[in-house]
Amino acid sequence: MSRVIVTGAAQLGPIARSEPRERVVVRMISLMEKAAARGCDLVVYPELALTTFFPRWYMEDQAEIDAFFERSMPNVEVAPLFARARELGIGFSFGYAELIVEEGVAHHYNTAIVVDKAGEIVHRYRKIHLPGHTSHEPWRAFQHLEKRYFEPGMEPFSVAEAFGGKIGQAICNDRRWPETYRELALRDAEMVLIGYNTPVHYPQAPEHDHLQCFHNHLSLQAGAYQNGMWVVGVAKAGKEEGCDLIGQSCIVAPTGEIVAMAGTLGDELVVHDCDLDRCTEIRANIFSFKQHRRPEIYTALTAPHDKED
Ligand code: ING
Repeated sequence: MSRVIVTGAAQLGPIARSEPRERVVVRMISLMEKAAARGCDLVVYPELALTTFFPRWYMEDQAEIDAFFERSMPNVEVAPLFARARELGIGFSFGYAELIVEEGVAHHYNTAIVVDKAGEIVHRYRKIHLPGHTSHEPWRAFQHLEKRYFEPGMEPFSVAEAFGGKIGQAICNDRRWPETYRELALRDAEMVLIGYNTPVHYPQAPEHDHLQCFHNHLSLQAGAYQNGMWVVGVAKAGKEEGCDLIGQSCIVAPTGEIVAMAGTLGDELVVHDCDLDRCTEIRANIFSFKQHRRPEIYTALTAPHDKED
């Protein structure tokens, strides 16, 4: 019997800086109800799904910054989402800014969780590849201060048993790094959930602006094919506080084919029946790690990077 996860990619359109979490949760529940009506087992939301993408602004006041973070999960604002999911019997995943105090020290992570159909958090991932910069760079049309507001995740990529398969997570910039997918595949992931907030304009190389959607799909499709995994890429999309974010959320099969894709830049659900057993077509053949992979030769792959860029 094939192991199918009916998967919904729930793209979110712009979230205004002033938009309260409660309002965003209402939008997320609306997409969740559509997903349930279409028989979804799992619905996937973007990175930092509860607020606007706040790293686009330079802030110095830690209280102003911390207002974008969740101090507990679940919490009062997201409780309706967890409750509705339990009623519908559907699992879900979303990204949020995590503030956690450990031994009296506050830590800030760009985090994503997977919640199973019973409403239990079965996986938590903290973003490993933080793009952007740490100080105010006024030459930019907008900032990208993830390195200022977040600490990098220190836990390796990991996989949870859920929905009848092995599910991994990554966040946004992680999807551009081939190591992300290979690490997860070597840990037996069969499906990887990846939310993203990606501006069309890339200040350091504006000559690449027209390539952002291409680079998005190139990264997701290569990762899926080269590792024989389902990859679910979900955007926060549209013109958010004056910043154009790409959409084209999609579900990619282990063959690298895009089998479902969003066609708008707003709140939109796309669904596909993801048969996890199809990973074998790739993982038992062209990318059989056991038969073909040569880790003893790849000695540079995990060596420290001491050269100048
Ligand atoms: N956003 C972007 C991403 O990796 C970026 C940053 C944009 C990097 C365009 C390179 C080019 O998709 C996040 N949030 O990582």
